[in-house]
Amino acid sequence: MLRRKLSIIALVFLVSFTLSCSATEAQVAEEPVEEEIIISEYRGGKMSNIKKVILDVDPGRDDAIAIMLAVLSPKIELIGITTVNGNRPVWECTENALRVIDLIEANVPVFEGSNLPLLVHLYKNRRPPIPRLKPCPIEGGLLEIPKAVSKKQSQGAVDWLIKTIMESDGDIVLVPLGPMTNIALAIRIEPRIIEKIQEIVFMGGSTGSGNVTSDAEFNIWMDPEAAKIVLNSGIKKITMVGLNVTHKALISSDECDALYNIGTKASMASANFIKGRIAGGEIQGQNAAPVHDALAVASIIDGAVIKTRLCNVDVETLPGVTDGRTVCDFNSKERNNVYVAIKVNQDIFYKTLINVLSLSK
Ligand SMILES: [Ca+2]
Repeated sequence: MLRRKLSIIALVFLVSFTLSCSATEAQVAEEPVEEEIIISEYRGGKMSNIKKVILDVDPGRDDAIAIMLAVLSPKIELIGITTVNGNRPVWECTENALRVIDLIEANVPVFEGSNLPLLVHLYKNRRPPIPRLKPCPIEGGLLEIPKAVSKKQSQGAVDWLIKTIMESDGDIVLVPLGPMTNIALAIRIEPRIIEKIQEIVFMGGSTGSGNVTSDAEFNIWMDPEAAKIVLNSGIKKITMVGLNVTHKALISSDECDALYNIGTKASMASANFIKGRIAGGEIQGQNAAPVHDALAVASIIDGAVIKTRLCNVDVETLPGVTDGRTVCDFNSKERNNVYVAIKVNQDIFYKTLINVLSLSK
C-alpha cells in the first residue's frame, strides 16, 4: 500500500493543480477573532512527509468519508482504526468501519473500543439514553454499502492504542473523530503515551454554538469528561477542528454530483453519504451539508485547509446549560494548550475530496 501511495503522489499533485475542495445554521456563531496577526499556518512539513495516523471513529457517514480519505491519501499511512460509542452503538460503528474498509479493498485493522462514555450517562437526566439505538437522519444507521466480510481484531482498542503508541518512534498522529472515551482510557491506563503522541487532531467542539445543545458539539457532549482528560493531559500538540469551521465548509448537492461522476467506489459512496446528510436536514434552508470528520482528515492531508490559533481550551463538565461546551479563551495569560481552527478554505477542502477519493477503484 505504501509503495502504491508513493507512486501516485505525483499524480495527486498534478490533479490538484489542474482542478480549480441535530443543529441549524442559526445556532453556529461566528468565531470571536479573525485578526490576521493571530492566524498561524501550521503543519508546514515537506510534501514528502507521510503522516502515520490512527483514526478513532464512530461511523457515521462523515467518519466513513474520513476513513476513505485517510486510506487513499498518499500523505497518510493509516496504521489502524479504533471504534467508539458515539453516533451509533459501538458494535454498529465497528461494522460500519469494516464496511468502508472492504468497499475500497483496504488492508487496515479495526479494533473495537468503549461501548459507553466514562461517566455522563450515569447522571440521571443529564443525557438521553446512551447508546443511541435509533439512527439519526443525518448520520444514518448501518451504512448503505455492502455488509462487511472482514472481521474486527480480537484485541481491544484501548490495549492496541497503548501498545502501538508505546512501541512507536513518537511519530503517530492520533485523530479522534468521535467521543474521546478510548483516548482518555488509554491515558489513564498508560500515562506515558502522553509523551509519545506526536499530535492529536480531533473533530469536535466549537468556538461558538453547538449542535446538540446551544453550547455543546456532539462528540464532546457525548463524553465531556473524556474530552477534558485529553485536553488537559499535556499532549504536546492538539488541534481542534470544530463546528465553527466545519459549518463553513459545506459540500453542495451539485458538488456531490461532480464527486459521484468521478466514478470510483470511494467517490460514489462519499457522494451518497453527503447527500444523505443533506437530506437529513443538518443545515436548514441550504442544499448542502458539512462533512465534519472529513475536514479534520483533510487538514492533515493539506495544511492549507484550515488556519489555527493557539489558545486555552477546556471542557465544561458541570450539569446544566453549558454542559459539554469547549470553552476557548483566546486571551489566556495562564496556558495555551490547543491549536483551534478558526478559518477554513472550502475550495481546498473540496479539491482534496475530489483528488483523494478519485484514487480508489
Ligand atoms: Ca464521528
